[in-house]
Amino acid sequence: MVSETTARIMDLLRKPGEEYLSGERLSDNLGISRSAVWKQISALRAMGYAIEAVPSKGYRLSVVSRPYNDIEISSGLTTQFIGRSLYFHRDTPSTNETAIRLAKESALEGTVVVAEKQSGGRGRLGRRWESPSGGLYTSIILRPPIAPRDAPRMSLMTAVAVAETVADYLPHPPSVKWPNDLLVGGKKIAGILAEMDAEMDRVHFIVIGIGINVNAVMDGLPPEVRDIATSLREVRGEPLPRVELLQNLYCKLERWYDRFLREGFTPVREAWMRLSDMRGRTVTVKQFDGVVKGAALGIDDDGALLVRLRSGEVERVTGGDVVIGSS
Ligand code: BT5
Repeated sequence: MVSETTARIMDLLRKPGEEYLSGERLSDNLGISRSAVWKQISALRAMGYAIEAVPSKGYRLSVVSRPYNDIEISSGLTTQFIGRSLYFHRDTPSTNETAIRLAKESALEGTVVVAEKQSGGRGRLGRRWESPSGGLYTSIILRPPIAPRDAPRMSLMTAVAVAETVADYLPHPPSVKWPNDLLVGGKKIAGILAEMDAEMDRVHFIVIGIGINVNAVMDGLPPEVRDIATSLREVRGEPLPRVELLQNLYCKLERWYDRFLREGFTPVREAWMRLSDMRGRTVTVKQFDGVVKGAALGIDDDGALLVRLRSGEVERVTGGDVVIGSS
């Protein structure tokens, strides 16, 4: 538990417009001695807060190094329901796994699970998502009133929300690659895994898992992943504030979800098409029962990829992995 004095120091350090706060001002304000102020600052640093101390000026909180924890993620979150109930783990096998369990135990819509790192991060089709410390790993429980066949639209909607979030931190927006990869300079910066629990005609819940390579050091990844992956840190050349990024992500996702439920898939489809640079390019789609090759035309109203074959026929692709180019 955070003590009341510690919380008050944090409030003072966070006040907008304050550059440095002198030890004297802090001690007057809190009614404690200068050495007690120093002890409090040391305790906050031990909790992960980077607080600069400049002689004759005082203390200042570095915003970028806001620690990544549930207190920070919840504070200042402006969403209506996404993230209002939040489970934070330092280390967990998979946030999707935890979220599915919570959803089965009747967790409310909007409940989220966040992890600092994952030991068994999941990709699609039983693949692995490398999840070292410094990345963003979250799963969101949604209970949309839709039929299971409409669920793929939810992953495409998520791809749009993630792309818009990441775009705020980059000089150029990332591109989306069907079904839901996010690429920067041709390398994967984020992935989405939506897992569903449903009956024939009704979705009980969808857990949307999002992994974004934010500050994780990519050098530690297995070579085959390192070569095809990048991170925001790598692109920007500096670490980014993960708390702020995650809060923005929840806001954007909530807005898109709301819009999707009110207006349907058309606005999502249009946004997705704007973010995708696949149109007109040659694609090879590897499916479990074969390969489809042709020119990508875009996505249809169900979120399926449309590919014009050499014969001129247009094929609807609903699953598989896309390689852009003719390989
Ligand atoms: C995905 O699968 O891209 C879905 C990733 C979803 C991860 C999130 S993290 C939070 C939540 N909890 C989970 O357990 N999962 C979700 P897929 O399209 O199958 O891509 C997997 C492939 O991407 C792997 O086979 C690697 O080639 C590559 N890959 C693995 N880790 C990566 C990383 N950190 N960055 C970029 N590429 C990676």
